[in-house]
Amino acid sequence: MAKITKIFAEKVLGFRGQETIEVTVYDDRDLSANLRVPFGKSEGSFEAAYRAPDHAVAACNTVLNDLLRGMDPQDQEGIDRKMIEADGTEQKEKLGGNSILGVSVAASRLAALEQNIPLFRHFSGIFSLKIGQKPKESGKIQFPRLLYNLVEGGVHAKNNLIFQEHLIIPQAGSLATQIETIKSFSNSLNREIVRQGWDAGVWGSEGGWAGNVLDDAHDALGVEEEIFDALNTLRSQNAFAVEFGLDSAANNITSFEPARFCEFYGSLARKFPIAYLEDPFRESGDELWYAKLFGAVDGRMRITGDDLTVSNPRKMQEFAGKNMINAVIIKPDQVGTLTEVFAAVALAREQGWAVAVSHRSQETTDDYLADLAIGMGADFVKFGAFTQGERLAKYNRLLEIEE
Ligand code: 2PG
Ligand code: MG
Repeated sequence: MAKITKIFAEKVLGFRGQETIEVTVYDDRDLSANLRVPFGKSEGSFEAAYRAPDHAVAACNTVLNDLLRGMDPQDQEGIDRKMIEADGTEQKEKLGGNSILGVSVAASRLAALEQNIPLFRHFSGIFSLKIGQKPKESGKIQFPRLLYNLVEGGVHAKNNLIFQEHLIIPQAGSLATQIETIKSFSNSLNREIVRQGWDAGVWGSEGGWAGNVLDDAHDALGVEEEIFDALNTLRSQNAFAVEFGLDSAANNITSFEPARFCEFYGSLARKFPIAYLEDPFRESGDELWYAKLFGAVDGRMRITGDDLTVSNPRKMQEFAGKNMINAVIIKPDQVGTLTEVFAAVALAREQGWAVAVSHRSQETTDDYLADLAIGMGADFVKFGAFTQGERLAKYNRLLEIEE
């Protein structure tokens, strides 16, 4: 058994030059592995706490270093449990969700290195154990469908779209085919933007187009309908094999009541092939609207919790068996440890919910999310647009795994 000899964190540059932390875990076989930790902009209020980089670095280099030295990197659950106990708060405020996640993932990478196996195989092994199945040694990998952020709005952009992410979702298939479809769709959108006289060359937080959709005649929801109308015309004209999705990030929108949203989603779904709706209502107080929408769409689309469920098994348990959602977003930094992520995904599977592994808007160039998605057999991944290196790192890792 190998032993952890040291945990070391330092500040590094993350998204758009903002500081974040890089955590490295060392063992007594002279191996080491790290994680550069991302963070969100439109955060749910039940997420694990993000602590400022100075605080997070200090927590890793003192408390967590003392706590975990001598432990076996293969003991993911033991490592994570110790950190959760040492923190002792509901939302990991003391040590910081970012410090804890840095250690959790770096330890996992180290464990994979020690076994000389790819990270996704290691994740797959842990997850199989969790759900009581035999780990897959090799064999065909089911690739997730890409939730591709083509057009941005909300707090990720400075335009007149109120919803955060307008997604295209290629038909299930090889990664290469999905990527080709997305590239052709993006090219035709770029031509359409010029033709319409909309702002060309304006990008949002995740690299999707984020210009204004010029329109004085409609209210904000009318503008939303207009963009979907334009996307759907491109889809039909070019016979693109995609469906559409939307991350409303409804917590950030105060201009409409849930009843109006509910009606709007219904009308969107009647006109366009909408397969996916994320955070369609606020994270608290809108349970009845979730249930109403769930009943209305009758399984025809994925109603997905993000801020609602924050990748946290305890939070997800609140919605189990309630016919409110049928999919969840998994962003490990929302909850802070891989052990909790595995528990969340196991619960989702028990409930028959689809699983979408997602980046944060403020990412780093780290690519472990691709391994996590493959290891757990995620149905979807949401990694942003092809215009930013932070996003490409994850797509490229998926391509590597596919090969
Ligand atoms: C979301 C995410 C990622 P953020 O809401 O799904 O796309 O955004 O990281 O800002 O929470
Ligand atoms: Mg979201």
